[in-house]
Amino acid sequence: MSSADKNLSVFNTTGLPDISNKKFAIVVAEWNSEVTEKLFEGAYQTLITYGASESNIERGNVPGSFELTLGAHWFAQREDIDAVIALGVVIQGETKHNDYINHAVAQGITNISIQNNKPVIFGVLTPNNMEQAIDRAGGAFGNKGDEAAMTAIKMVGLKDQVAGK
Ligand code: RBF
Repeated sequence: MSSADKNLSVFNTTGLPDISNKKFAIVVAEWNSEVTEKLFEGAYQTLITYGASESNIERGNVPGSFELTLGAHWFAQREDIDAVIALGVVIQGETKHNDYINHAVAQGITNISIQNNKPVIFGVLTPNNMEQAIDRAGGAFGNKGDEAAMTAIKMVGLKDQVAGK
C-alpha cells in the first residue's frame, strides 16, 4: 500500500497501554481551520476512545503551523503532560512558503520532543490541494488527527516500557 492510499484511521491496536492517567495536549493551528478542526476532533475522539479522560486533554491554539513548534514546546515543558500532538495543514502549491513552514515545523517538533524527552507528534498535513486535505481529515483516507493521537498513545506506552514501568 502506498502512503497515498493509506487509511489514516486504521491502525494496529494490539497491546495499547493504559492511558487513563496520562495527560495529553493538542496544539491546533488556526490556518485552514475548517480542516484543522476536523483533525482536532479526530485526535480528541481517538484519545477518548482508547481510554484517556476528558479532563486529561488540554487544547491550545496557535495562529499558523509555523507556531506549532513553540506552542508544543510550552506544553511539553510541563511535567504533568505526557505527550503533545501538533495539528496543522499546509497546502503545497498555494505558496512556496510551505517548504519553509513544513521543514521548520518537522525539524522543530523533532527537536522539542528530544529536548523534553517526551512524544511530540507531527500531525501536519502537507497536501497539494484542499481536496487532498479534506480526504485526510475525516474523508476518504481517514483522519490524520486519529493517526496522530494513536501515535501519541503508542509512544507514551513505549516510553513506560523502556523505563520498565
Ligand atoms: N500556516 C499554515 O498553517 N498553513 C498554511 O498553508 C500557511 N500558509 C502561509 C502562507 C504564507 C504566504 C504566509 C506568510 C503564512 C502562511 N501560514 C500558513 C502561516 C504561518 O504558519 C505563520 O503563522 C505565519 O507566517 C506567522 O506570521
